[in-house]
Amino acid sequence: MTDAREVKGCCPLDCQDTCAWTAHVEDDRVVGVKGAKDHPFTRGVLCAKVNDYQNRIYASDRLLHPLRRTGEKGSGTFERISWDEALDTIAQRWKAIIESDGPEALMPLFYLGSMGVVQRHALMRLFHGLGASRLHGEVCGASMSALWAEGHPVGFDPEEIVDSKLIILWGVNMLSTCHHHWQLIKEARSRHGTRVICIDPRRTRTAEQCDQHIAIKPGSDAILAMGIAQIMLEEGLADLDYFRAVAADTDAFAEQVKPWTPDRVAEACGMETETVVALAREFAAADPAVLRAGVAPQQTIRGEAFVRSLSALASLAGHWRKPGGGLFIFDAPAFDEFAAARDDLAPGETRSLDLSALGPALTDSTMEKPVKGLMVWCMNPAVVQVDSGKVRQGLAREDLFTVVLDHFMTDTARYADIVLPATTQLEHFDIVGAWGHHYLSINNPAVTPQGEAKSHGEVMRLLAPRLGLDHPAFSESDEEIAATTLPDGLDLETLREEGWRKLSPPRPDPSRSETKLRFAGDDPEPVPSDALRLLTPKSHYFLNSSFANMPRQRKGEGPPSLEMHPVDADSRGLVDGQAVTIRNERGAVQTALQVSDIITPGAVTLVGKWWSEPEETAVLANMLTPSIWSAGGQPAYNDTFVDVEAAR
Ligand SMILES: Nc1nc2c(c(=O)[nH]1)N[C@H]1C(S)=C(S)[C@@H](COP(=O)(O)OP(=O)(O)OC[C@H]3O[C@@H](n4cnc5c(=O)[nH]c(N)nc54)[C@H](O)[C@@H]3O)O[C@H]1N2
Ligand SMILES: Nc1nc2c(c(=O)[nH]1)N[C@H]1C(S)=C(S)[C@@H](COP(=O)(O)OP(=O)(O)OC[C@H]3O[C@@H](n4cnc5c(=O)[nH]c(N)nc54)[C@H](O)[C@@H]3O)O[C@H]1N2
Ligand code: SF4
Ligand SMILES: [Mo]
Repeated sequence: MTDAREVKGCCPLDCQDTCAWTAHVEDDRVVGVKGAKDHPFTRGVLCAKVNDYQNRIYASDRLLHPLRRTGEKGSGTFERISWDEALDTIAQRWKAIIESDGPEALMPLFYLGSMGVVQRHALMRLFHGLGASRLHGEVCGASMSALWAEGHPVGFDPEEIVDSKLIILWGVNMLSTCHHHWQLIKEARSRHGTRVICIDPRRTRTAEQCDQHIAIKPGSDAILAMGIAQIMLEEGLADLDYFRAVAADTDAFAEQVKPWTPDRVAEACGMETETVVALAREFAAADPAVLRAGVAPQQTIRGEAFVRSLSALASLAGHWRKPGGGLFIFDAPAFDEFAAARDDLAPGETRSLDLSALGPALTDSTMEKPVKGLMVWCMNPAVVQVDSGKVRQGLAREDLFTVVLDHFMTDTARYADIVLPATTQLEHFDIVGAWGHHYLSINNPAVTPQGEAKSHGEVMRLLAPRLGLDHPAFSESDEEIAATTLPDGLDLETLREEGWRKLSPPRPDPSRSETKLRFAGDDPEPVPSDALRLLTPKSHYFLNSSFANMPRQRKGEGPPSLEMHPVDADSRGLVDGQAVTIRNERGAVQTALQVSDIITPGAVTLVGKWWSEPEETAVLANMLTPSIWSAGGQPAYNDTFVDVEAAR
């Protein structure tokens, strides 16, 4: 007889929606995952990436055993070893590095491959315990975080959006990247006849479903926002009482926006003057409107100017006064995720390295204590970081000892000395927050781990005694690690029974905040118009570089290609379907050309983060992106300028 069970869990991926799911298990094998019907966001559906997640755990290329490198770094030649041998090797190499170079020569590196508290933070306990380097920064949304740190509100309970009277989707491709939010838009449309406007250089599948698509010249968003503010002030449409209560620099802001007249703005942003004027009036009149912004427009050297200018608009119009109004880029349930990392175990002030700048961290010859030991989990830096040629150059260093934990032999794992097989969400326990709603969710393991895969909590518990770390924090179970993050009044058992819990932070009202906000200063600059700007937005079937190895998702995505407007193709004598080389001072990448007016003139788009294997789809966008960060630490992926020519 089959033993059939249903196990409650949730998606661990770096996506605003954090869906709750039910894993269907027969005889210790997951036969399907279904979105939880009663979860207010998930409403019974997962997405095109995850709706067959079981295939990821049973994939033929899944890592199932620890491996030791036998060939050149990057070549991908490894031999199987036992866990004991892998762990002993790591402990011995780390102890030797600490002996010769000090503990800060050890660098941890993780991002959001899994958003699970245990998978993200358990291993940090080891690094803190050893006095190793800490980690800070972001590859995503760092501009928003910089503004948030200044006190700017950047989100609220998105469920309020059902009562927004105007929704401006500003550089967000919702139907691909967080489609559960679209349900709120549908609801707002049916309740209030809400109009939805999309501002995006690309006519995305989201733009197609909006009432209006405004194709903007990439990088000019802060100018458009200044223009909207200028019109509102000029025409007396601003909520000045509200703005004065919020702003530290009302007059300076008015001065700054003054020169951004509709004609100048239209010219700089690549749109008609009437479009700018109508947008400003509609935005000011809506009661309330939400600016629902995404990540790509932050990914420039002036990312903070974008977020600051949107924050200014939300307050200038007084939209924060009403539920459903304001600025939404990010919001999260209120719990203390970072408590799980136990930084109190650190011996004191240790140096902190920027996770978004691995290239410099590994190649800067003037660095005081060069990194000699690196452990990577939940991130694929050889593919996702800017200037990945430099990242690879660093990872190839012979004097660097690298450990990578992952599910697959990623481009990064190919550079490792030791590769450790990690469990997937269907095989381990975890709790997962969110960055697009207020629910904290629990994930129960559905089946026994495949092969010899282990959770990060387990790896921490096995390594600690080998490193002479004996604090009780190093023997806590995965459940105990997760429990350290829960707020008063919520325990793990209750969360297990409920499946998820809404933990809303208070709704922001910047007019009541003690901190007065600064809006002037990040003066926008017109973007150069002669060079082609390369955009590398998210793909529908992959999650960043995850799933780019999975047959079903690859088939859905189709082969990589470069989108170019007919005007730009004609001026270069290029035609649809031909092979082209995309080139700049950092490198050259070959792909097929797709001539289409989906993208605005002056920009080209390369969708998806592909791997270097198999060769025919090895279109590595970040071989072209620059080693440039905004003042707030955001990698400027979109400040990439390229030439495109027929491939030879
Ligand atoms: N399917 C899928 N879902 C995902 C992901 C994925 O890889 N695939 N990744 C997840 C992650 S990590 C994140 S951060 C989110 C990101 O989610 P989004 O913010 O929605 O995604 P992006 O592709 O970064 O950018 C959104 C849109 O901005 C546009 N854009 C580019 N440059 C500009 C500009 O200068 N101005 C304006 N106005 N628009 C611009 C792009 O054309 C794109 O359509 O999605 C998450 N969800
Ligand atoms: N050019 C360009 N580059 C970009 C972007 C862009 O738009 N353009 N977007 C940027 C953004 S917004 C982001 S967020 C980053 C994302 O960059 P990353 O956070 O590196 O995201 P992924 O590429 O999905 O890689 C995550 C890795 O974690 C692994 N993983 C998943 N779960 C687990 C687990 O439980 N344990 C372990 N050990 N590993 C796990 C996956 O298999 C995968 O290899 O990329 C950035 N890079
Ligand atoms: S990737 Fe996002 S939309 Fe897809 S299942 Fe996970 S949380 Fe839901
Ligand atoms: Mo991201």
